[in-house]
Formats: sequence, structure tokens, C-alpha cells
Amino acid sequence: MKIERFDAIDRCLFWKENKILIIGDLHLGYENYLNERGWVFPKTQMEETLKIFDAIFKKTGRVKKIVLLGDVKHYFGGILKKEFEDFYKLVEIFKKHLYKSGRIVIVKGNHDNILEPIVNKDKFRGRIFLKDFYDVEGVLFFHGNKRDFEKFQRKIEDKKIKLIVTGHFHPAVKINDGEKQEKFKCFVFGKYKKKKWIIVPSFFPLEAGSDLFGLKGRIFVVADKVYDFGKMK
Ligand SMILES: [Mn+2]
Repeated sequence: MKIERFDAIDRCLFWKENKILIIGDLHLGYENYLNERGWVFPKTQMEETLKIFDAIFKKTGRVKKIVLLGDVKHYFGGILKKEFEDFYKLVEIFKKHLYKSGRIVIVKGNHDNILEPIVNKDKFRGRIFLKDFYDVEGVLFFHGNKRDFEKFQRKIEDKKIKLIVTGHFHPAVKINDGEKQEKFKCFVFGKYKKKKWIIVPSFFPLEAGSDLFGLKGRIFVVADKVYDFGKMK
């Protein structure tokens, strides 16, 4: 399914011409956080995550860049050993599917400052970059919280920027088939001021996401494949 210049592959966007894979909020460590709060979950989020990436990379083939739209890690005060491990594991997977000169770009989410010391390790130098925003050929990527929109206002309004791509909102929709209601992750393709704006759903498998309070645009639902649901009324 095409959304603007991208292919929507499962919950990610793929920019074929530039071989860039775009990934929404990962929230590594989210299940640990819930476990600590007394919610019992089988600890399978990482396995599930790796399985989904496997299927996605089968479709994209080798990529040149991976853009993570922030909130790579779920807030937990600090970073837990488990989350280090999960992050390393994921980077290893990414490396397998990246060109030798390939890069991972993380645009900072609410909780990602804590990644700084990890990303700055020698073994990641020149490989993983932590940025406030990232722009390629008229497309501006950033996390997408309210402060970002204020902070990057001038950049967003820059004539060269034609399209913005963010995460942060974790968009999802409830769909009722007459018998049961189920929630699905979705992309929202709308506008911010005069710029086209795509919101990428959260990646993490444990939860679909949040309702689309106030968000307007065309909805692309992620299920067995991606479906164009047209404009929201
Ligand atoms: Mn998030």
C-alpha cells in the first residue's frame, strides 16, 4: 500500500528510492514496566518484535538507512540491563539488513536522552546517530510531541520541507465487525498547517495504541495487510 512516496509495510514505512526504513515508537522495556507494576505478561515482546522485523525485511531487502522515530525506550527512570540487551539485539538485527555503509538514525523522543551514552559507544560510532530531527529530500522526520512542533517550527515551515513524518501519537482505531470490536494500529495521513503529515503507528506489539483524539486525515489500517480506510469523518 502506498502512502505518499512510501510503501506501508506492516506498521513501518519504506522509502524505496532511498532504501530507508522508517519505524515508529518501539518502547523497549514496556513490558518490564508493566510487570513491575503488577501486570503479568508473558515476556515475549522482544520475540514478537524480532518476528515482525523478519517479515518486514523479507519485503524490503537490504536497506541503506533505518530511521527510528523516537521513544525507542520506554521510560523507566533509568535504563535496565534488559533494555540494554534488547537494544543491542535489535541493532544486531538491523546491521544484518543494512548495507555495510548503512546507518541508524534515531530522532529523539520523550525518553531517549538516556540512549546518548549507549549510542556514543565506540562500536556504534559512525553507525548510530541520535538527532533532534532528520531531513532527507524534503521530508522531515521528528518524534512529534508538542514541544517538537514548537522547537522545530521554523524547520517545519521551511519551503524545502514538503512532508513531515512523526511517531509519538500511537494511532489506532477500533473496528467493529458486527460481533466483536478489535483495535488496530493505523497510519494517519493528514496535514499540519500547510505541510503534508504522516503519523506512523507505534511499533511495539503489546498494545495497538490510542484513539485518534483530534487527529484528522486519511486512515490506513494495519491488519493482515495495510488497508486504506479513506478520510475520517
Ligand atoms: Mn511513544
